[in-house]
Amino acid sequence: MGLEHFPATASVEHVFAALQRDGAVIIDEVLDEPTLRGLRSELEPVLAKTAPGTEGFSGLNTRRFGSLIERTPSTRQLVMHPLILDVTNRLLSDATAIQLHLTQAICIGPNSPAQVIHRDQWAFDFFEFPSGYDVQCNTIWAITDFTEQNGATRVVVGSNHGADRQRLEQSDTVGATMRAGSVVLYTGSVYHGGGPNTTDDETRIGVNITYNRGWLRQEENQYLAVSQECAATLDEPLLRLMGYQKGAYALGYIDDLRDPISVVRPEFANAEGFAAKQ
Ligand SMILES: O=C(O)CCC(=O)C(=O)O
Ligand SMILES: [Fe+2]
Repeated sequence: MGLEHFPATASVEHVFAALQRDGAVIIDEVLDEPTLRGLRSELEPVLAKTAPGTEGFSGLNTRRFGSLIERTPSTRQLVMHPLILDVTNRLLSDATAIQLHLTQAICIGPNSPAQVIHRDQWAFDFFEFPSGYDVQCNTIWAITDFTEQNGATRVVVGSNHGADRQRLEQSDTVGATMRAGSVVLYTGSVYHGGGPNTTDDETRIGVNITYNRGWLRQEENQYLAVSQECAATLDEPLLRLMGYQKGAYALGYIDDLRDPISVVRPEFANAEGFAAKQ
């Protein structure tokens, strides 16, 4: 069974139901051509200066780079995409706050083997979260087409409900094949991995943007990955999501219990330390 595909106009209820059932879901052709062109023109110069990984999990012919909020400003609209944030807020609905976990371009080069199948939530030091309790929600935006040949992400459908610490095989997976401009959403609990790129001349470019519960540590440290000069130019919703807010009632304040956003945009600060309710 393959992954379920939805149009960009799909309701949050339908997308969320499929995500909970299968652990992953594809939304087709969310981005238009001009937006994709803008993203590519910002990503390509950084990619040209990026070296491949130095170990198998990162990929010896896979180039990865982060700090996308600062380096590739067009990705901010992906981070803030309303449907993605709605689905994430549902998945993590009992969290006081959600936050940006990482931003990373993942460019799988020609003749790359498949990445080992894993759960992204293993990043939390392999803590075994209870089955059914999700701690993160992930996206990979297709900047090029994702095909069976060029390294489309592999997913073990429904494995979000399975036991932890399993060793699953490529033969258990299906490809998250999709056109450029589409996005695969997947939970931290679903088993998946970067696919093998068996082409001689294609690079598969994806933008991995993930979110987690505000009381967990971020995979990419947003306070240091994005300079304070850049942060001071960002609007409140993005800064709050980057972690310039409290993660829960008593988590993440500064000095005299002040709102952390005071450091970069004092005009947005308030006594609660969260985005003001609309
Ligand atoms: O690039 C991909 O398709 C997936 C990469 C991945 O799962 C990871 O690096 O954790
Ligand atoms: Fe992963």
